[in-house]
Amino acid sequence: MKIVYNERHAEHAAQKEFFRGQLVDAFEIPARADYVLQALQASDLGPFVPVLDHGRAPLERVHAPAYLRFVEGAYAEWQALGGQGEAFPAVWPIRSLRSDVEPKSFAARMGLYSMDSGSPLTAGTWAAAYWGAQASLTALDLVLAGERSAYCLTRPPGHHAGADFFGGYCFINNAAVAAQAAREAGRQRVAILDVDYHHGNGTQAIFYERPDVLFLSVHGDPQTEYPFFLGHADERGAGAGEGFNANFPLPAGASNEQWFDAFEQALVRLEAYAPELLIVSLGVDTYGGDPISHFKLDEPEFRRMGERLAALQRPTLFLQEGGYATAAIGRNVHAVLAGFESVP
Ligand code: OKP
Ligand code: ZN
Repeated sequence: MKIVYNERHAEHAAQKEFFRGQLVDAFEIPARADYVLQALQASDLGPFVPVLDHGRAPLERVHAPAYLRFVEGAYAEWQALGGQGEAFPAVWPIRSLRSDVEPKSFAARMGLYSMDSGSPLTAGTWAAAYWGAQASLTALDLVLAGERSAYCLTRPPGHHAGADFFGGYCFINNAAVAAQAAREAGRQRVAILDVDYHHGNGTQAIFYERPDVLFLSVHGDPQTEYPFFLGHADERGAGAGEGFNANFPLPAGASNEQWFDAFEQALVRLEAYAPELLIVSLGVDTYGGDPISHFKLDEPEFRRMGERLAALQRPTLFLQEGGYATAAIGRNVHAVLAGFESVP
């Protein structure tokens, strides 16, 4: 399986994040990708393919140009205002407040363009996220050119980022950018299967009213788990997209049997859709040892996940999302990809 690695991921290196209202050491750190890189280099997966710059246009097909400009320039603005260290949002235009007028205040725009305080902006955030999207597009090219699968190793992740907001460590929605690019390359039906522990609220929202990109997600129940405000089972799509969104929330602490039951239900929907391309938002924070998540998968289950995905016999693009048990991420990602490769 060809691998595309975002070599610039480490330019986004947050030291701290807000977690339950307290500043704590960041979970989404460069070492995450370093460990995956080591594990894959030591394996017989590969070869590694260099990232090609596809420019800004494919990002602007998913994200609002004003949002992209804000993220690109935000850290310089923050510094010009005397800001030091990481920049966090702290005020949001929720119910009854207006979000249709862009304020002049930097603090106000930070809130306008974000969903939480867990995602600091740093000097290299834009570069890391931009090149992550480019890596995703490069990996997509491989699958569009006939590869059975490809894996994009990148961070920060993408699935919480919406058309005009960042959050949940995510700034550019790599899965959405790839899905949109695949549509424009002529693939009629694209499916995104999100197996990260957290619901991919950004991806869901971007395609909620569209039948051409099916979104399926197995995740921790938003009643207790981040992102809290989306990801319920009754969210089935709207308008032309009605019936093309399916969520499979599971209680925190769900057993592996429960997880695979939900996963199989998602696969039934996937097969019925007969997608020309499958994009897997591959978070491995479903691992039993993950510090911020509460499922129990381990190496054999990750391998089984990969085997099941391969059995679908669809062109498959794997994009890295979460996974915070740093030292185990490489092994867990490798298990999924090696499981996939083991099925002829
Ligand atoms: C990103 B991805 C919970 C705070 C959690 C955000 C988690 C983002 C996960 N109290 N902070 O889906 O792996
Ligand atoms: Zn996650």
